[in-house]
Amino acid sequence: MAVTEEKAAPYVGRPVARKEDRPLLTGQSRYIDDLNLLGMVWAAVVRSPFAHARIKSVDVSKALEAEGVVAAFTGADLADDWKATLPCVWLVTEDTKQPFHRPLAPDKVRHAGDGVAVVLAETRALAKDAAELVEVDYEPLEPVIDPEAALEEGAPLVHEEFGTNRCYTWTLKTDNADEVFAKAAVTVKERYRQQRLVPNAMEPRGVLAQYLEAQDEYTLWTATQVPHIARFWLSITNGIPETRLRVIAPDVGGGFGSKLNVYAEEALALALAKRLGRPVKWIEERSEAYTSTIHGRDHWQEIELAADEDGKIRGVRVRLTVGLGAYLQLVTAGTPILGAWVYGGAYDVEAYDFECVGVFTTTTPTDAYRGAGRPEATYAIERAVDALARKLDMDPVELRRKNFITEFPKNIASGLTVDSGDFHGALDKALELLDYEGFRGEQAERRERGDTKELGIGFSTYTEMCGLAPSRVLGAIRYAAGGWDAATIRCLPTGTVQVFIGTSPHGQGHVTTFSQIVADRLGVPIEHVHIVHGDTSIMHLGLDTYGSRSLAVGGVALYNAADKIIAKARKIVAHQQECAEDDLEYQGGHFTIRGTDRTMNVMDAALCAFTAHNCPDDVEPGLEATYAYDPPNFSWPGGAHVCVVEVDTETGSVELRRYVAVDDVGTVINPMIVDGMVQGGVVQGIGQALFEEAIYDDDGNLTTGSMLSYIVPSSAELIDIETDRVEAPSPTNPMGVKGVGETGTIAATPAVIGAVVDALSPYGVTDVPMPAKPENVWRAIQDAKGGAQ
Ligand code: MCN
Repeated sequence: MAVTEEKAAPYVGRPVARKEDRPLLTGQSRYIDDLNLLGMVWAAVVRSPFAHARIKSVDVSKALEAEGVVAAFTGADLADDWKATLPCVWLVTEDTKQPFHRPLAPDKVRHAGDGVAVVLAETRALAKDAAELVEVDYEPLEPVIDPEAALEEGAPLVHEEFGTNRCYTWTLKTDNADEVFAKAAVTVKERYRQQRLVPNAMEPRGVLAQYLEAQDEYTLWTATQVPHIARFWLSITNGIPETRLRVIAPDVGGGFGSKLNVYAEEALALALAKRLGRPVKWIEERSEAYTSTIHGRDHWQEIELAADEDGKIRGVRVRLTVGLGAYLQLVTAGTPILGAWVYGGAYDVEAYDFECVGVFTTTTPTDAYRGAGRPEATYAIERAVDALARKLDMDPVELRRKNFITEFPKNIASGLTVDSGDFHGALDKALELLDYEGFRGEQAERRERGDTKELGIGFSTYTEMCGLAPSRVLGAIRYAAGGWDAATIRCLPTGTVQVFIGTSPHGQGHVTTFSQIVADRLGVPIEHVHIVHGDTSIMHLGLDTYGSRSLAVGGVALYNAADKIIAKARKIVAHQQECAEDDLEYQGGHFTIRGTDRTMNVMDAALCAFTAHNCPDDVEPGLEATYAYDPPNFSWPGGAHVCVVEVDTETGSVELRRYVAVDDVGTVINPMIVDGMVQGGVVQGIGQALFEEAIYDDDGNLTTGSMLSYIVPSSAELIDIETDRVEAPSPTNPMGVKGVGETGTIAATPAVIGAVVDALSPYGVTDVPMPAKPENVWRAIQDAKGGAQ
């Protein structure tokens, strides 16, 4: 995109180059590890090598004698520093069991990587060396890794005080569910495994905490997606008055949900900065990230469909057993529940029956990882629809077409309302882009000539609820926060515009897309708009970035704040021009007196509001407005993804041939950024489908604890992800926008696995467990042939 082209409005809808790229590309961004304070000490956390063990003693004396060491503390030393547990904001039922989770374990460790002590030294290396001198006497206990095994009678208890590993049972059922299933002409029942995943943001976590005693003020710089949420909850855990705590998220190198949390090290750094009277810094190592930052997924899923003989789907029944890991992190308990509303997929289903059992295991806690519950749901329903197509001997495309929701808004069986969509349009477009018939032809030819490389085509037609979301609904489902967001626009007298946003981007391009919105609405060049984010003292109103909410909530707040600016500017201009407000026409920043060529623009009004020499009596000086927006509904993106793979039936290796994604994300602000979101998201879905898997051995050691053994796909394994769109604007917000940040990940896994299974259907293969690595594919072929290895 030529730079000159960017200089003219309208900006919305155009692929404006990312404003945030210049500092990134010139190395001038400021991540946590770029920040250093005078007198700072480094923290190193001593972590348990055992998955489950009683701590008999911790001896830090040798560490204290080591070079450069300033202090060392055990979990027991700090046990009274915590005024409340590390938070979980979503206790999904009244009787959800919440353990008191301390930043360092004082008496028992519950997963490999659980912190037991902390050493502080003058440099990072000295802190790490000294941490190795801490002697911990553990009494190993039996670990429990699999969530189903953890529910068995006699399983080792992760938290003895509860007498069970069952954390909660959550249900959602329509009155007609049993009847619909009893009367169903056809049912299919499938069981799937959502393997555990390790999020791998480019930048690991890190914190820097400062306490100024004279002022009694704390500042925490942290690599987080959620500075506002962190401030609120850390003030409670650490017992700091909220007014005394400022949280700053500087440049943050990705999160994908893993930085949507309040972590032990954040609370620790604050407590230690006060104890020592020196700033404390901690930077996570990649291997620590594998055990001590949250994981994703870990579900066993059972899904059953009830249908008529002609393929009309009537009911969906779901049973989940979910491994929550050792503790409840910020949204651990609620993450699988977020999927509960979309197990019916893009289909018009009348009956629904859902149950989820959350289970403690001696593993790293699971929590929100890109899509959070909705990729799991989409995988299950899409794979089950394929299974139904097989049972009915129907084309999976026709079966989908037969069942799509076509009228909007649509109240779905799970109790929410899908705002808008165009599933037929998306699927038609995707098939056309793909040349579906052509690939079916090639598939048939290969089969006929007995090619050892089979071709498969897989589909994912999905919808999801995102843009989290109406505060009243969140309250009703026991989420402890609201879903609103806010923005402040400040028009400065020199003609530039400062914008303060409550969302906290960490790769999503808000600086660009939010500038596009403001530049168009106020009629200023995009370079004159300056976006400020990620500092609770500068913008205290905000609920941060996750759940593909930033545009559909924060962006709409910004749009509405611009309305307030325009309304105030109108008063000032009418006063200046000695005309009625109604006589002013507004377009692209300019007020024109109807029928004349007399104009004034918003920034002229900003100067008037600043000098206040000649403003109406009822107008306050300054041109600034804040809007806090609480959406009336979630936003419901949807679409059709189609994947073509080649499977080598001799080796089990899978090669991607084509991937086409046609999405409806409502009105698009920046098509280039939206494409990037979809492509990145799809790659994460492909990662789960083909490569990634967190594997624990029987002792509870994470055997895939580094990038050598945990395969994150690189460009070498990938192909071009082709994107296109249909647009069904959301009727619930004035811009018609929907979220896009998770769509790719939500849609991709069933399209890829569906393609692998389709390729192997001549062998009788009906399932390949994720990840479909060569070994799993090869075994599935052997099993289907009856020669299980
Ligand atoms: N956008 C647009 N038009 C639309 C929808 C969105 O131009 N119709 C733009 C938005 O203005 C914004 C971007 O696309 O610049 C993403 O918007 P949105 O869907 O609102 O998602 P969020 O900004 O709230 O981002 C969160 C989402 C999530 S939940 C995960 S997980 C994820 C993702 O973003 N993590 C990411 N994308 C990521 N990208 C990077 N680089 N790093 C991560 O950690």
